[in-house]
Amino acid sequence: MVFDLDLIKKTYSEMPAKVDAAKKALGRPLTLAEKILFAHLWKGVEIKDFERGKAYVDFAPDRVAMQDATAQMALLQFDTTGRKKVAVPSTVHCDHLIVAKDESKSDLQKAITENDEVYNFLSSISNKYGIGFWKPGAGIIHQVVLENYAFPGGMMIGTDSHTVNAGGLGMIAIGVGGADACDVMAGLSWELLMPKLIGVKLTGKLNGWTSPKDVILKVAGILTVKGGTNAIVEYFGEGATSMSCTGKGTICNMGAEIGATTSTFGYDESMARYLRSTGRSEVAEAADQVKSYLTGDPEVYANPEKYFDKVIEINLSELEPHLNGPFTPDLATPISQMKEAAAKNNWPTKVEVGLIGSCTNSSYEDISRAVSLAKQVAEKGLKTKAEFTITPGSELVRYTIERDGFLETFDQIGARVFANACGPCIGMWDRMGAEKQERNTIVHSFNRNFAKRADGNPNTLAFVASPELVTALAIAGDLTFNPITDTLTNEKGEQVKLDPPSGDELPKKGFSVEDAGYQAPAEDGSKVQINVKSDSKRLQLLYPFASWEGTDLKGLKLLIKAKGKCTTDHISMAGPWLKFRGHLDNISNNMLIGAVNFFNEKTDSVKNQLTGEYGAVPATQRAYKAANIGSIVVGDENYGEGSSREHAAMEPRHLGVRVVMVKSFARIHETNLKKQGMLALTFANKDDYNKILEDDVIDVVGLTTFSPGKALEVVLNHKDGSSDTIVANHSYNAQQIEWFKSGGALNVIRAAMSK
Ligand code: MIC
Ligand code: SF4
Repeated sequence: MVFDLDLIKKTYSEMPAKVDAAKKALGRPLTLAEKILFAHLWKGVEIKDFERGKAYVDFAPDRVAMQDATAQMALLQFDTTGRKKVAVPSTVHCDHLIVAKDESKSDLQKAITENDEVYNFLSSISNKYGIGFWKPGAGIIHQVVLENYAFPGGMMIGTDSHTVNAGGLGMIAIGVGGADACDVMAGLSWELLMPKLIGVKLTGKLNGWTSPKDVILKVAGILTVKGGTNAIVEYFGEGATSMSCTGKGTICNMGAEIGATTSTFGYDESMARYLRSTGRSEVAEAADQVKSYLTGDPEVYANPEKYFDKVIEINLSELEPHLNGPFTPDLATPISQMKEAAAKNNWPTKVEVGLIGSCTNSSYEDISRAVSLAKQVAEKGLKTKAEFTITPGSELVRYTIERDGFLETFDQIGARVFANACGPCIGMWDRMGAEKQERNTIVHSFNRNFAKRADGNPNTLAFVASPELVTALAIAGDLTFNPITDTLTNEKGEQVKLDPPSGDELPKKGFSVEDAGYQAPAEDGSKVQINVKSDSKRLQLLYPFASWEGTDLKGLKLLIKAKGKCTTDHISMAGPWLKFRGHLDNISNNMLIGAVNFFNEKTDSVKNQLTGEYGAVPATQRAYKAANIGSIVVGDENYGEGSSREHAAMEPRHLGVRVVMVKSFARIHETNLKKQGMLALTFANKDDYNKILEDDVIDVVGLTTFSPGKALEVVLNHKDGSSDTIVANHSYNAQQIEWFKSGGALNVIRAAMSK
């Protein structure tokens, strides 16, 4: 079945005229990213050469996707807008709440029982508002979107940072907070800072042990975790067209790890093949008709320096397999240098567990290449040294790889197959012994490896690699094993080498599935009742946040000055806390518990300025709230890196934090803070971070004349009676200032809807 074919056809029928008009207005050829953006301008927006990185532009995305851990908040917000139905096709995917422990069937059953209330809420609210619902076990949002909804030249937003995965099928797909999704579902425009453009030219061809994952691992090493902020990465060149569609998805997926707004590839034969094999020949045919509009102009790719803000060139023929980590996805080490790097950094080299799967790497091609290595274990008389697990990305892939005998091969090497879900990737991994907090090494094919992410153990060092390399390292049980050069000793004592992986891009016999796990919404959802029990621990209706009091903010207590990396995992941890994603007050008990306090280097231990005692961050903030005193959070570079979870912005808002002031922000988190009515400020002079002292009481001055482009003043009143006045920049436009004044964007929408 092809979903929303009419929408796709309509997009294609309008695309040529829109793109031609943009070309004419700008008087130059266009990149693919520009074509898609210009084809999705909100009605009435005048086409012009918007200043990249400066201009806020209104867009009309084609669709919205939400996963269960973020959909709860997105839909609780949508529920307050008074709309009868979503304005654009939207879907909900139940993938984040399933704990991986034993094996798929029993794990899934347990999740269904435990999350019953949340799944019922999501299923009925989807039904009510016309939203497609993918049941638990159907698979990971981004895999399911790629298989069913993504289309070349389309534009979508999703409440998950890895929504960008759909760039593999030539979309502009962007991760957002739930409040943004709520806007689009409510029929409003969606605002985005016109992104800068980074071009990545891929020459040569992947071979041997190298895979698409290594392209993005390499790019992450070059650009670092913040190098893609407010930029779209567009891949092109012979290396791009020679790669599979799902491989392109992997590359786009991990663009989230460099902070990129999104990444994309031009429409090509690999995408047409993928569309056809996933039952969407009509989409491929329709795309073929407007082919030249679904890729960048030839002049652009011939002279990329002229059109992109930055160009990177990677020769795939020379690219080495990489391992990135630990603790950050941009610490890139080519496999040939791992022996040295591990020794120098004292990383444990014994690999305890190899894990494959996640939205990054669970395509048919990925699994078939990994299985070609697993087969060699028996053939060459080897024994797999590490534990090995697989989390298939979707039921479609799982069913097909079972049919094709792959699961049996994995079974023979002792692998465990978990449910089609995020599982260990988001800390939903009941790993035996993790509570002992031993220092240990794991390798996985996921995208993120922040501290504690997979198993909650801060001493687990996680390295990110391609599924094929993960499999080889699990077989060898050694992080420094280089399959290109090294041998393994088999059970007969012989030295054997692993043959390079090989596999099929797509299943020869086609994909098949019995029940993909989809539930279509009711034709008329008006009668559907949504019940949220008042004593529920998992769900809580939202109340509107208070509007701005109309004065400068005076006497704010410093809650925490966070030191170093402070991702959304540090601000609002996932894993065991995922169960409270629909209950703002309960989940607020995890606020900033992972952030390192600059003054004592500890996590979850800050000074309560009212008592002078040290206590947990959430409890300290609740004490300020009870005393009706506002507070401020100070942070370092790329604050809020990682996830789209708006809880990281709503929790501080709910508990009475007024300002977050940092050296720099990650894109989604900065928007989330603005949407929730918080003040998100950056130090005009980054060294001023050093002026913030533990007992500071802080004022923000200039709010009565708060306006775009005009800096604010922040006064630090130190305990010894002295004070410092520093300058704080902000990136609020007029609309966003309204959000601040109204106490949050939702209050603005509500007011508009009730008119
Ligand atoms: C993640 O990979 O961190 C998540 C869990 O998918 C998040 C979304 C969430 O926190 O619910 C993301 O990447 O946006
Ligand atoms: Fe799920 Fe992990 Fe993908 Fe996030 S990155 S959507 S947690 S599989």
